[in-house]
Amino acid sequence: MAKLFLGLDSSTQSLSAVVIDLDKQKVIYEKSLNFDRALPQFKTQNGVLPQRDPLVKHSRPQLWAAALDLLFAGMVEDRVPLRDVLAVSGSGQQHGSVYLNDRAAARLAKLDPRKSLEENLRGVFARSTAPIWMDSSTTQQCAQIRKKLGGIQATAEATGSDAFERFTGPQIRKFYQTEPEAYKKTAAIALVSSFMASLLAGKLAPIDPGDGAGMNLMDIRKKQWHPAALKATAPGLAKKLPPIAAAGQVIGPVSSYFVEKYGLNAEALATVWTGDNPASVIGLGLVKPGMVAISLGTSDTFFGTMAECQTDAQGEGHVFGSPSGDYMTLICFKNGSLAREQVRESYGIKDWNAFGKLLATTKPQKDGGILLPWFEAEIVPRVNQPGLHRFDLEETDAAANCRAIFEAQMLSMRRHSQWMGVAPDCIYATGGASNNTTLLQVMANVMNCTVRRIEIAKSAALGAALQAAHGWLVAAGQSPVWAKLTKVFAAPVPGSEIRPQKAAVNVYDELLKKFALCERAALESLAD
Ligand code: XUL
Repeated sequence: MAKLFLGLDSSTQSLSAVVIDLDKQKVIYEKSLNFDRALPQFKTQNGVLPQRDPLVKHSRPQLWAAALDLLFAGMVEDRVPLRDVLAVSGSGQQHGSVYLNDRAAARLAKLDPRKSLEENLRGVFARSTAPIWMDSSTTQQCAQIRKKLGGIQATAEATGSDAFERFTGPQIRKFYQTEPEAYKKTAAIALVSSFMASLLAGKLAPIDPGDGAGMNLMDIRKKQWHPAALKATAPGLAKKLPPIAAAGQVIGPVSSYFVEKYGLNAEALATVWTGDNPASVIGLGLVKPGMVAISLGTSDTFFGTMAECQTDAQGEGHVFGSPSGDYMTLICFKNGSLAREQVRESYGIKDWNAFGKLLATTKPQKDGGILLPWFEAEIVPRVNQPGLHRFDLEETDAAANCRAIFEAQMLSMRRHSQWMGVAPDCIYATGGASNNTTLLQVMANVMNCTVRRIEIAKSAALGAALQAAHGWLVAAGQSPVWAKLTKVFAAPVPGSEIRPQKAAVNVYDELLKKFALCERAALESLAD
């Protein structure tokens, strides 16, 4: 019998599955189901319910459950050998929360395969919608929680992050304040990850330290609920939260619902899920402390693994638990690919290849031009008045501006990741723009580090499948080593290595000082 493991990723816009064969060290199946297209009756746009208030972003837990049915039915149709699956794990979009009443636990224990999951779950929600990570309507609640916990630095020290609008604690506080009766009737609060794990396990599932750290409710060092944070958030919260347990830890056998309906192996194990970012850390193979990835996407993210918990005194970056048992950091820069695109388009440059070629006609300069590309309000550093700031840079010089924007993005990453105290020996580049070697050379030079490219489209679902394998091996009494488990699956693209160039590195060491001064000046001008 093949040793198969199923990883699921319930993200903002889709539910994905990846099945791996552990003996053959191969991904044997992957599939994604787009919520808007596959389940139009829920009327979501990009996975989000339309709302008049642009700050409010909710989705429906019933939608995620319906997608799980459809995905399993699709796997049966595609003849995925579900009888050979030994364990299932998963990941979810972080921070989103599901509110269940006191009927939920009993209903989960008796999921009826003759009905859909959606029908099975009728009447178990204490709140019909789920706020998700794109929601930014809780500024007031963030300020209240932050104040009770002693300020930005103290909140980050205690929970791994300052209070952020999308984080679950501020969202729970808003629910408690605006709908106190419904809050009272809430028997259990789940994250997207633990809600989906609960369906698979047929019982309320624990939350793992990866996703738990995205709540402003967990003691980041003890990996237990933080009593003062719970108190600062809402009354009676401790009773509504599940226990915290490691990602991949066995909850029990999968619910008979999936066995009878879809032919899933009756002995397959349901395990604890995590957040999509912690799962991606595993899927990209960042399992040793010091390993770092830069994802060049809609927003650019800098994330990596560290052995010791180190929090950001400025409160800009996040620390989450990693499924490997270490810690992971996440720093999110909102002005990523869209900002690069705006610059490219404003000079009429037709594609990224041409952008790279133009950039390469210029040289890194010690006293070079600086372009702070805050097309939109920025997360790191915190900027809430969008705008561009140019220093020693002619707006008319297309080539210099192409260089300046990417240099600034990389200098900003270097500057704002220093608190992590991690000196990577290699950076793994992923995401849309990472196939542009000119950009990767700038990355290597600014970061003074070798860069390798990683091409894994479904890194979270792959990470979840590996997490299922890890959990199953541990339950079987073995001591799996993460680095060995991920090695083949998360290998960088052969021949993609780009080394830093000494002369350019020296220039950027100097330019970083100027960049810091320019950033400070721009922030001060906005504060005036
Ligand atoms: C991380 C975050 C997003 C979601 C996306 O803090 O909010 O990356 O996890 O699914």
